[in-house]
Amino acid sequence: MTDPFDPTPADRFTFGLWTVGNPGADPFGAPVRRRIPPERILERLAAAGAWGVNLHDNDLVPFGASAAERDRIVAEFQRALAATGLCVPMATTNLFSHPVFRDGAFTASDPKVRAFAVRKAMAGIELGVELGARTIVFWGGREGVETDAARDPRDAIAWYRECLDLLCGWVKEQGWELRFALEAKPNEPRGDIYLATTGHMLHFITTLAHPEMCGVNPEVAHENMPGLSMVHAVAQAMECGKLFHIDLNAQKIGRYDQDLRFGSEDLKGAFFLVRLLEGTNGRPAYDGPRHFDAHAYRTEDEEGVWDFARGCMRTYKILAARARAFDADEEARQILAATHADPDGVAELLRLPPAEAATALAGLDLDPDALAAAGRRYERLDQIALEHLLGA
Ligand code: DIG
Ligand code: MN
Ligand code: MN
Repeated sequence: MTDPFDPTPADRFTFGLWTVGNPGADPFGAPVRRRIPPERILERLAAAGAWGVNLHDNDLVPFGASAAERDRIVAEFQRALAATGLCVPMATTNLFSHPVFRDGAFTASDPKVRAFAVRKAMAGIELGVELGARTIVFWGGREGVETDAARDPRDAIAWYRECLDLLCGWVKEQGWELRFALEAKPNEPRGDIYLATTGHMLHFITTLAHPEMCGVNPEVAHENMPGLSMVHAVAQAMECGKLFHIDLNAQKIGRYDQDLRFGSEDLKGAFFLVRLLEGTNGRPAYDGPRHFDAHAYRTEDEEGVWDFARGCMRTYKILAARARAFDADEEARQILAATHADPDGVAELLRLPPAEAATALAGLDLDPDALAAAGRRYERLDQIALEHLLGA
């Protein structure tokens, strides 16, 4: 009897090489785990039921490697991919580790640093294309300041736009069908990171030369750190067709970026997020990779890392089953039908041309006290959701 929550490639779960490969270092402690070679990461993830892996350029090819070394490493990785059947849906470029980026990459005040970052991103995109990636994530981890004396934020935004417009135009000239997914974060490692939330990114995309190529890669921890709802950030991205990728993990509000195992904190937020992504309430589902940008506790050895990976995927599948049960629950459906009822067809009036709408609304008999008196039964509805979540 197979376990219904065992992941399969059909679930499209992916992990970054840097996630399960995280050696457990932190600002106050050295690495606790030996580096896991990429080939072993692929073997263990394939055995665990993952669909694919993602990578930064330097997760695979060391910074400054020669072209010959780079080609050897990539060929070896391609062989390991073929042997395990894993795919590479997303690639990204590390524009934050090397000291050259200490004042930013695309937003560095020194145009030579910006030029170096664009050149590195081009090489990172070429690597991604070679591995079959269709989505290129940009996380501007160093795009920020500790003091706004450093530069006018408007210059930073303009330089960010300049670099992305250049890269979009360059990709189009190569004839590659790629989509850029921009990932927001409010701070860490910089004191303040520009374009701090998914909402900021969604507006920024509208100012780009090739907005159709660009979407967002929201991360649970990055929205939760400032106390924002990941569910609402993802819903807004889905509503405007810009959810190009997603970084799933867990986070306690108000703390540094913890990148915890998916669902291990704020279980209710994870439940409503999975419900959104899976479309269990009948709305269109997200059709991209379910990517876990997370890592195991520093307390873990390598076997603990694979426990972590399995936990991310199993929790996602359990929550998807619980969300399906909630959306099939007759009492919940009745409460939602009642709270959305529109017996007099008023909703349609709000979609009329303005003059007709104004006339129609003026003719409505709307008694605010009667409207105010109606309770919404959300206590009962939320309790039903919670009991499905708890498996009661
Ligand atoms: C951190 O949340 C960032 C980097 O790990 C990576 O560039 C991106 C891709 O998921 N997320
Ligand atoms: Mn991320
Ligand atoms: Mn993070």
